Amino acid sequence: FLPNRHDLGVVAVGFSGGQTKAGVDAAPMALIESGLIQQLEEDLEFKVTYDGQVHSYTDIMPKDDPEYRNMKRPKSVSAVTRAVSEQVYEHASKGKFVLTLGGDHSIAIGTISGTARAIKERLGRELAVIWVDAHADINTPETSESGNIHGMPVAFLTGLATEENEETFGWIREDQRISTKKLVYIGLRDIDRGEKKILREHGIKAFSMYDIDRHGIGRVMDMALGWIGSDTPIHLSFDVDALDPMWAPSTGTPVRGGLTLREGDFIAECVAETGSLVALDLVEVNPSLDVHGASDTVRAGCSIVRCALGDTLL
Ligand code: 5AB
Ligand code: MN
Ligand code: MN
Ligand code: MN
Repeated sequence: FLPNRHDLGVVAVGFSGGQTKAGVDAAPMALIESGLIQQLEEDLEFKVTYDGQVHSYTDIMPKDDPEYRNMKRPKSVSAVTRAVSEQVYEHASKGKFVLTLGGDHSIAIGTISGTARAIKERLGRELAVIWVDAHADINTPETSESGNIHGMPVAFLTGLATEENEETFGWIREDQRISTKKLVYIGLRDIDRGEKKILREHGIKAFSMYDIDRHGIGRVMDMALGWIGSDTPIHLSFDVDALDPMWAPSTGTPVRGGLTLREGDFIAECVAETGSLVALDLVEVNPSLDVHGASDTVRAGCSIVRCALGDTLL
């Protein structure tokens, strides 16, 4: 299922509405200005399709967007993720690898739904998702204590949360969803009570920091990829807060005790090595938080992207 392995579509999503801290919308520009796309073209020899703009989607965001079912800015996040879903689908349906630069993690509702639909259409296959994060992002609107939608994308993508109303995620159709059986977490260390219950009840595969300490990242990756099975298209959604704040301090919800820089790169390298990666998100870089650490955080993000796209494989 890798016909155009060296065709890459890039989507830059300058969106912060899935949480309340300003600045995460500036990440795509920071990543691009540090030379990321140029490196992918020149060093990795990708043929890159990029419309040259960081999308802000202001024209499709309603001015009046009150809380609904405990969700903050539900209509804005719904409209933006719906647009992102189309952008990603557009690339993926042409057999391109898709790189999305966020933005907060709510945008994964768009990226993964877009990839899942294209893969189903093109290959008749189900998409697997590797979610690398300190958090599980699987709150339903009802279990969430913050109301921030960047903590809910997995619930909407798996159908654990559903909505009738088109304007508030009712647009997500069955062929845009993923199975809880084809989802694997790596790096978890800050999970809400309601999320724990969901993970347990649905038997969702999760490798926490405990598992990484216990077995080492090498065995964890073998187990994670073994669970997914070979020859399965993979979408990697990488939240930079999976890394320890020592390496990636500029992010909205940092949690100590995370992955080292090398463990983060290694995860990306292992996924690249499968040859089954079809799409990648890099999210939650916020250059305006911990400004002294912003360049380190951006560098770490760029490194993960390059590793996932095979840069460091011989
Ligand atoms: B991120 C929390 N579980 O629901 C919530 O950064 C944090 O995309 C969510 O992983 C963190 O608000 C969302 C407490
Ligand atoms: Mn996240
Ligand atoms: Mn997170
Ligand atoms: Mn975060």
